[in-house]
Amino acid sequence: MEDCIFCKIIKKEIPSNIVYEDSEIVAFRDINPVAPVHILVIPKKHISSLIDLKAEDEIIIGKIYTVINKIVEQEGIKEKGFRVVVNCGEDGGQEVKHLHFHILGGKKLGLKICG
Ligand code: DGP
Repeated sequence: MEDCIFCKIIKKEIPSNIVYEDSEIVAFRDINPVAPVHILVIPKKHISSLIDLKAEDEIIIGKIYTVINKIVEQEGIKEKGFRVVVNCGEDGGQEVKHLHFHILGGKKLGLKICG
């Protein structure tokens, strides 16, 4: 997707603070963090949102959760806890139309914090 900002991050066309990368997944720090740790985990394949997932995407979603576990350990928030949020659609507050998983942690999160 040529005009997708996260695809540009994947292609390193715009800079980001990458904390994890493999052949299918990349994770980078959110530009507007709402918690001390605020990381976005995305599939390199362009999937617009949660509702656009196809049966073939089941494997990558599982891998994303495995990567989330690695990142929370790396960031030192595994034991105290964290939150994973996926915003979907207009009412869900999704601004970037490339499926992404927010990892939020590093403080006690209030119920209203959702990235
Ligand atoms: P959402 O509202 O769920 O679509 O969240 C999109 C998030 O993406 C938002 O928290 C800000 C972040 N974001 C948007 N543009 C950029 C960017 O260019 N770089 C980085 N690192 N984060 C971005």
